Amino acid sequence: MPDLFIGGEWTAAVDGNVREIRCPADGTLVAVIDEAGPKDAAAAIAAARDAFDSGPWPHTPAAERGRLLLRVADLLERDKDVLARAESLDTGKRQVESEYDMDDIAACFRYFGNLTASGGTDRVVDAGNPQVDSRVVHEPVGVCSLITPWNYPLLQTAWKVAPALGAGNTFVLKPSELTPHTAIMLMRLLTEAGLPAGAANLVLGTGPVVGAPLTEDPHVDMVSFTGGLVTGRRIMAAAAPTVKKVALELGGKNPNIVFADVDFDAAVDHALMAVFLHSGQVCSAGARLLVQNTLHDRFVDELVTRARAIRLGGPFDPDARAGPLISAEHRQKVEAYVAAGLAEGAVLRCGGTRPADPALAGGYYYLPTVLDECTPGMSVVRDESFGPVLTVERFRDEEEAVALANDTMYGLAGAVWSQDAGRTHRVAARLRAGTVWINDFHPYVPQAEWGGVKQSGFGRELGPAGLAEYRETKHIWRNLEPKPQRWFE
Ligand code: TXE
Repeated sequence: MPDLFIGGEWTAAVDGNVREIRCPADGTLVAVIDEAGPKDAAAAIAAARDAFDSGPWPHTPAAERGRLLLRVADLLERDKDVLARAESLDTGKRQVESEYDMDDIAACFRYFGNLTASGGTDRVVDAGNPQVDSRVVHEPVGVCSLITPWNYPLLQTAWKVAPALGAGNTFVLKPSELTPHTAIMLMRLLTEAGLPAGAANLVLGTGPVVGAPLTEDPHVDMVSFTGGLVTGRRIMAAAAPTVKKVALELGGKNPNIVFADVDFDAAVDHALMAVFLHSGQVCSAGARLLVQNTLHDRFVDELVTRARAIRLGGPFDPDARAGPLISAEHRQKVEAYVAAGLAEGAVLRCGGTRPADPALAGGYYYLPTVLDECTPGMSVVRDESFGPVLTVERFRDEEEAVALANDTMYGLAGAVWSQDAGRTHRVAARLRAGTVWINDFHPYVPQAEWGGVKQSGFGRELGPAGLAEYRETKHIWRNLEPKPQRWFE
């Protein structure tokens, strides 16, 4: 069966191109997938445009749109195991982690299903004139290009697809060329749930070839992108000539601030999870540990002991606790950041190499790495390495902790650990980030907004603002008794 989904039909690429998808854990061939080109992208945009301008979806009552999203949530739960397996084969992440992702994805559809069905965002405005009926209504934006990365493929897709459909938009989805499978499966589930043809379209392929047209085409109204900073800048520029609405989530270099008065065991445990979850390939990874001087040595010693014990392995190895990086190219990038950090004076406390275990030689593994005595100017501290690399900096007091934490071009997330409630409250208020955790790291819920400030991007996903992102606001003024104004007499 062909893999592109355009106007309700499964189709191969016009140019006949295909791509091999290989599992990053061992290089085995997962599948050969149709690879779209610009003509396929144009056809998908035309189908989405037609479905928006002439199709039923934008005018389907909100309650019905909400019910469809709830059906999708049920179908995601029904197919959880198959979806999780496909996600793990594409990404190399542990099956159990993919299963958690699938639960979150169903919860996301359920949340937006209920939010959509509850309707109620339109409002009557007092125009100061009883002869006027003035209303503010919310409408879908139009055709949305949804461009997603490879680290949480279906999760990041769900964060866009569910609100986009809930608000009544049509879309063209382009997942990462490395991880197409769960996007293909989602198209089938949307169809099974009853979505009309053309409302959802899928093209597969690389960013420059298939992604770029989705950001430039004048028939597209909005681009929602999650991915790297460099690509985000490019997309914003590409969308400028046609003044598209743009939403960007571009990752982070997130501080994890640990004061000396913490609950030691909990803080160490969460510091490990913060950075090494999914081998650091998480936009909100706590990759910058800021630890108070007086606690530094004991904290880092314990962290290093525990990082050394993290067992690497493939998606279906029940003893593994972390998987491979996504690609050979990405691992080289991580290696280059570690090398640069060491050259700039960081102290290697553990990791810093590929694992010696020959059983892992076929995958893109990299050992959990701790770089101590780091300073703000180092590239490994400033840039998102997006690998299992923790940089450690020391601070003296609250003032210095906040200054170091905010000394970054990013602003996605951050955490502060202390048993002093007043202090955590003050620091949380001063951190320039879209999410702040106090005595925790990583949790999120679909009811709460997610997104960044500064160069982590703009726009919000999840929460009521996540739905509002896919809506336009219109003021309708109706004069019930029009009379001549005689302005020019
Ligand atoms: O991402 P890209 P890459 C960061 C992380 C990583 C770096 C590069 O630091 O090392 O980005 O990763 C599509 N027009 N994040 O190169 O290129 C691309 O095909 C339109 C953080 O994999 O940003 C894919 O579908 N689309 C991040 C998507 O953009 C284009 C998650 C993301 O790929 C395009 C992933 C173009 N010109 C990486 N070029 C996060 N925020 O969580 C590429 N794409």
